[in-house]
Amino acid sequence: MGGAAFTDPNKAGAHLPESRVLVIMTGGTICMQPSEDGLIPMNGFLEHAMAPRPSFNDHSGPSVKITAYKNGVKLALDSLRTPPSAYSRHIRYGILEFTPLLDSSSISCMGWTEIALTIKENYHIFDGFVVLHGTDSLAYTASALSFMMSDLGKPVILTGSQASIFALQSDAVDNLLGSLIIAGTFVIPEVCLFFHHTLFRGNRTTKVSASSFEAFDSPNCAPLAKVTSLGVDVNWALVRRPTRIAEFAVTKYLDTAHVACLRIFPGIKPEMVDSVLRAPNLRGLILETFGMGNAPGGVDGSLTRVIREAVERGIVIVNVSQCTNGFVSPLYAPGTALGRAGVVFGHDLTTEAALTKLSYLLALPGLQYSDVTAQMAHSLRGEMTEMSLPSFSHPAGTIDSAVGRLTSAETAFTALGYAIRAGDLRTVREILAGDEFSHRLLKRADYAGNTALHLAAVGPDPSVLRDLLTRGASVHARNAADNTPLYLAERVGNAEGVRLLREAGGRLWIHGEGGDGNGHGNSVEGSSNGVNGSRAAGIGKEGRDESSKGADDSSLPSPSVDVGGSVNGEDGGEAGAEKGKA
Ligand code: ASN
Repeated sequence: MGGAAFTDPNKAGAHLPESRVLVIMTGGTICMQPSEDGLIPMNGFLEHAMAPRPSFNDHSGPSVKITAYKNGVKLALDSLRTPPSAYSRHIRYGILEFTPLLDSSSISCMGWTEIALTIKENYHIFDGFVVLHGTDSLAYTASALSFMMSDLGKPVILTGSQASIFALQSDAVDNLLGSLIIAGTFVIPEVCLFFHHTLFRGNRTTKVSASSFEAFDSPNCAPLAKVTSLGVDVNWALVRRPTRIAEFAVTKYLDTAHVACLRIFPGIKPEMVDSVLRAPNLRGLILETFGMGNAPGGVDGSLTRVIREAVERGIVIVNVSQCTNGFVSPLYAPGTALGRAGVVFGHDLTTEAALTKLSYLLALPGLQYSDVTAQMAHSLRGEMTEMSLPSFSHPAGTIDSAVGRLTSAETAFTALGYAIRAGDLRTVREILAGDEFSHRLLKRADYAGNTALHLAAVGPDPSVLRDLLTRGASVHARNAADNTPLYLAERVGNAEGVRLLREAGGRLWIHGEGGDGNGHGNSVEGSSNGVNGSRAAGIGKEGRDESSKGADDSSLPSPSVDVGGSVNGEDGGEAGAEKGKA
């Protein structure tokens, strides 16, 4: 659970930290206004739709320009910030608008590439990204982006609305505000879709209503989070985490030009299916079948035959169910026949995820037919439920480590802190052996907001740091002084730690300076938040808020600090989300 729903009045006026979110506006009903030709998207969303609304604009201080990049050009964007959220943070945001703005029914692979590349070039200077998009093809875009982006370490949240933000009764404000707050508060490193108080994994979603505000569902995957009157309730057990050390990367192209989708119906003619399968240059087909994956075989098996022949010609055919809920399996004879004909079973993939995943795989250089079919049957980004693997028992550890596993999470976190400080990799592994513990413990933070990765960044053994990274510890988590593990590793001169954290996508974020070392500084003109100057170690203070000046040294974990002392809630330490909520 995230925390209180209301801003603490004692904090009103206090100098609270800001998160920074880039909003990418592609169009959709959310920004539309009536015209003679029907609803059309309008430019100037920040100025016309957000600035006049108090929940998007706290009217504090002079106007602030923030840096963003578009097609390699550095821009100074107008920005606004929200009043403090229940997590004692403002969200400062700026908007980059598509030209022209689109009804989402017109989006294509080019639009997906533009969104993905915009996120890529701004990745190191924002905490999270919100993509505003029409609802009609939103589930396709969410699915496509999830495959195009690998080793994502920050939230990318897609949203839109069923009614325009300029309409008296609209879902636009709730959807947009919820997305901004989640993107600026929690390190949920996935492509998500937020709608009607619910955060979904993007590649599990489908549009289920043309008019209801409850327009989306993810029928085969529970929501990642729910917004309630008590705050944001994140289901951390479901949130995917990186399991390898790699930089965020974007695949620029999906091959949507050579795939098709065909819905089977009673009485469908094999010749009809054959003619689709013989479309010029077709490389892949999503076959929407009945129930658990059945299709009419035909008295003489002629439908199965045309499918087998297409597979023999090298066309990848993926079987997904027409049912919104459940999965395909070669349980019945017709399904078995399709399997024998070489059709891949897409398990519980949505059509949107199947189509975009296949387009993604077909665009990857060097993949053979067998590689594509093998990857279609496995989860790449949480888009399908993997068949459960046999469970392995963990080797018995020491009594101390068993106590660490079996007693409360606080005790386990304390034990983990000691093991990290001692550079005791074996004990670290034992404590984190239980899945339940590992994801919770990696998000926990001590009284100074330091996560296990912060502690490892100043610890004696880089192999501990490596181990935590491969378990999904976030390089982007910030402690109470707004500093990341990378900053701490640099401060103590932990060269191997710095190397690993950079390899895993970590970057320093320094106002008015080079930022990520690629010239992407996060300079804020006209702001009181810029933090300049260098330290003895040759590193400027990383945090973005003057209020935390001087606090950075105290936040540096030292070997004498009892890390288990006081913990800010069960899932503390999300981009500073939990601090100040006590
Ligand atoms: N036609 C609109 C779109 O997809 C629908 C919406 O956004 N609610 O752009």
